[in-house]
Amino acid sequence: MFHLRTCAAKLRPLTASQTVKTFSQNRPAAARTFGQVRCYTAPVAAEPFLSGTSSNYVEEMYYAWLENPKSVHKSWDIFFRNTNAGAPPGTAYQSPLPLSLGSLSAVARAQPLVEVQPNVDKLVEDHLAVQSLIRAYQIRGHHVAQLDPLGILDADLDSSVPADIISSTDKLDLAVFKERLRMLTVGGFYGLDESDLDKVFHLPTTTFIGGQESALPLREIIRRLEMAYCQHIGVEFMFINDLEQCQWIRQKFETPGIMQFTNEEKRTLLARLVRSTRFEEFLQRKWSSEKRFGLEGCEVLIPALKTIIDKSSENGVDYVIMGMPHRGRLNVLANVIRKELEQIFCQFDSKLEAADEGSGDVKYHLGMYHRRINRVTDRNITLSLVANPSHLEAADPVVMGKTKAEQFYCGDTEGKKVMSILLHGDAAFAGQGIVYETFHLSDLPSYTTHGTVHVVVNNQIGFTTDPRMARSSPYPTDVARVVNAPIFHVNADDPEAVMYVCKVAAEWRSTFHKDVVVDLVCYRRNGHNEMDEPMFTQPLMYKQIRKQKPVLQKYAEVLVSQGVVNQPEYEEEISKYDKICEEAFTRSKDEKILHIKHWLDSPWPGFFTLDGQPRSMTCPSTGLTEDILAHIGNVASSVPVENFTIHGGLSRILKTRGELVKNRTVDWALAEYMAFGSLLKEGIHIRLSGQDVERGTFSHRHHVLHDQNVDKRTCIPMNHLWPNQAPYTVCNSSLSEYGVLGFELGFAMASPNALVLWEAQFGDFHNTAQCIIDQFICPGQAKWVRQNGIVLLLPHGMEGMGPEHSSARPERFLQMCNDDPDVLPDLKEANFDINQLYDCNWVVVNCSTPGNFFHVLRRQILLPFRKPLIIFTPKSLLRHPEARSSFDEMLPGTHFQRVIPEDGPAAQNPENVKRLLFCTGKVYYDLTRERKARDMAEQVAITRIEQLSPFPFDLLLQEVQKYPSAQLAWCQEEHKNQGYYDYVKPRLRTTINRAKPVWYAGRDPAAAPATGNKKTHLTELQRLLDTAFDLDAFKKFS
Ligand SMILES: Cc1ncc(C[n+]2csc(CCOP(=O)(O)OP(=O)(O)O)c2C)c(N)n1
Repeated sequence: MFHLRTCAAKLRPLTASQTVKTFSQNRPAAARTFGQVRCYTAPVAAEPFLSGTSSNYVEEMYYAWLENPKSVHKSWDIFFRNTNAGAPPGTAYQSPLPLSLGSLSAVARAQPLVEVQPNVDKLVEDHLAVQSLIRAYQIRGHHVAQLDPLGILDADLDSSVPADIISSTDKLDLAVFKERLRMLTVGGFYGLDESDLDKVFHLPTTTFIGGQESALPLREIIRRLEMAYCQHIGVEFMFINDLEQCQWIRQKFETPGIMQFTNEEKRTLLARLVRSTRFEEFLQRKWSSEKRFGLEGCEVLIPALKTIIDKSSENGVDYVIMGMPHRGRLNVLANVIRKELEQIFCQFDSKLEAADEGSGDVKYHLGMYHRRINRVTDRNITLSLVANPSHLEAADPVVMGKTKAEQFYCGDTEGKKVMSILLHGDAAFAGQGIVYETFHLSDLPSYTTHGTVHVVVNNQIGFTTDPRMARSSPYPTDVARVVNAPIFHVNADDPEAVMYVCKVAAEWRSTFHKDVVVDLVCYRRNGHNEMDEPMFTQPLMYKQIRKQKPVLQKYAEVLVSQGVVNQPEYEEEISKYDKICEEAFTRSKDEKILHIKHWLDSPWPGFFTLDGQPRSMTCPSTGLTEDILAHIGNVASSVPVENFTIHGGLSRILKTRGELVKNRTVDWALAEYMAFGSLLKEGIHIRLSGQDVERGTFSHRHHVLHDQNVDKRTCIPMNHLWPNQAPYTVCNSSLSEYGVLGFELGFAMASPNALVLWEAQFGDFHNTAQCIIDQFICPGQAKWVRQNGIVLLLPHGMEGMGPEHSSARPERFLQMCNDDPDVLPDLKEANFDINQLYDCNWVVVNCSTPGNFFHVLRRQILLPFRKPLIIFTPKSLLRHPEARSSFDEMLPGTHFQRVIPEDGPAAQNPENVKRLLFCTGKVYYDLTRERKARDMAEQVAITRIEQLSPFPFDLLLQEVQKYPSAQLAWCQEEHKNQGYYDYVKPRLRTTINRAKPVWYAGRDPAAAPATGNKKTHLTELQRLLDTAFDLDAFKKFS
């Protein structure tokens, strides 16, 4: 099936008129970058009217004529026929006869020169055929290129040669050619035959194979096309719908003799191969029974990366951020990033103790940050390798986000200084959807990093799985085609070809600021890791691999034979590097402690003390002065630019906001405004990203105003607050959670002085980003000793909207909190609350008031350290008349309230209270309404837990002690096996030393988060309220 599909596509012939059509469609409307069209066979200068502006006119007509000779005046038809037939200079043109002579007879008399050259039609056809042939190589030549170093697999999973490529291996073999030609004529679409081989053809402007020549014999045309497209480099680019970019690539690969290296460059390449190869051999010698996911079979990766970095540095880049999987990671750390070898070697010492927290999983996961001089360009360069989990490709968007942030902080709006390189395995690149999601961010204004260089270590196997079983696309790189990224496939056993494509890739990135892919087609000399036996599953491939000479040896032989190096020099290079390794190995034995902090990928200079501690263990008040609140409120309820017409509905919303401000109150949207606006004043950059966040899914935010009369005119009032404020970025994202959350996490990684928020459209959808949550956000600090202050806004609440728009799955976040449910911490400890925050892996809150939401957002920045913050945000409360906060709750001296205690009649006479209900979030309003309806304000106290984790043991103990006779119950609107119950209950029990039961008032366990039936929803709600206020409800259990 697969075979048929790809063959059919390749066999589809391109007709001459198709060729012309595609080209004419691709032509830019106005300025043309690449010189004159060179299709006329007679020299242009000989036809005087073909110069100056008239030539454009003639050119247009020429295209029209090519498509349909009848579409132009007969005289032009004659002219073009004559020129194409090779009429001598100055004779192609025949003046039209005067119109007065009568059109029919005049035209009849204007006989073209073609009569003298009866083969002119054939000539035109042959030229078009040659054009088609050239185009065939450009489009399909990569299918024929010799990409597999083992010579046994086809990189495109298809062994057939496209029918329209006349291919031979080394030199043009006539027998092969004849056979191919025969196939062509059977196909009937080119019309060339063997006798045409020595005819000279004019070359179209869409090829550079001619070099200085504008015409070549067909034999030479084919030879040059073979050289450009069918050797060790397969260039896939003709899907790019930009003529200038296609021309750029053609020029880079077709120009005769363009792939030249100086002896110096060859020696550097050899030295880099020596390092790459000998590093793996050294590890193998010293730790033969350790896994290291060695690079053997793709040693060329090291010089490849170094070439990309050298070239980019030469073009002005001074910061490269990289992400990569396991394969060759140690080698990259050692020989690209230049981590001290002893630091790498000591990771193999299992007895070394860690000096600081962190999982110690340094070898394959921890990141690195290193600044050094690039020896080739003599410029400073910073290299950072982002820590990654085992989950392949998950780090891609994180690297992108960090790159975007670094560009943002250094004002690099075009990506000229900071860039990223992403490495991929072939199976993972093809298989993981996150690759696609990340590609889709690459050209979005608020997410672009202005081009990433992707390098695929295409060892043609994924663990034990053959490519044929691992992907349905011809190449593992096909996903890159969606963003028009050129793809350079290259045989990794040809180091010079690899260097060349890497140079071109780096130049592409710095010229067009778009993604590009280098596909290193290689092999894996050992099993998936060094302990694995690959012959179980790939016996024939591995028989071949056993015979394969290592690339270093092959290249050294070439250079020795060319006289670029001699054997002793080569051996000297090897022993020099072996000695470096040995000496580092000796030093590594002196390492007594493993410093995981040395493996930070994103240091935050100045944020912590020199030994990495917070500068204090307190948090100042998160309140603001009345003036600031009022100022932000006024901007939030106005249009701060002139002549800007907003929608009538929005005017009403802003008016209501204005009234709230006058009344010194805030709703949810205003509270968020106040928090953001005030942090911007303090120089904190804020970035809010997610689907439809600009307006807000629930139409409450409206951070971007749209002029109703001027297309695309927008205004972001948040950026009009203060004269020297930090910038505010609010951006609607692509419809992705995994990619976008990963991206924002990466953005937040770059600096502690930014509030980076990702909002899910509904909290439910965060689970498609679960990998980022499970692998990075929850355990990031524990694994990789780096903190991150990302904020997740997850709309949550049971409002009868059905199973998919109700639950942000609080139970999952709570289950992953690292605090012990059974151990009561030392409540008397100074700064207990801050210490608790410092020790936790993330903070989980569910605010019941806008004021508290405001405080928790501000606290996120005012804390002297960073922790991820998960906020379950409301939906109906956004407009609930009671869900308002007074300015009084936000003034200087006020704080985020981890617990909001009962403050009604029950709190006045606590000893009379029969039941103390604990709850969190929106259900509070249902409970107070019900309590009022039942007139039970004296008997039932309701305490809100606003910060679920870390659990406020201290404040809850006070609450429990305040109501000595009260039964304790936890009330939630979520089903019993969901929500907060399983998290809260054991902790409440620990708080009271298990002195009393903690009862449950809520929905029964269920598989789905919510019913889709409104009536059932209301019945369930009433049932849980009945339980909450039935003072005898739990009697039967006691
Ligand atoms: C998301 C994910 N799924 C599965 C795995 C398990 N796994 C580890 S390596 C590997 C094969 C990877 O193949 P490829 O991407 O070609 O890289 P290679 O190991 O060949 O360099 C697999 C399936 C993983 N690490 N991550």
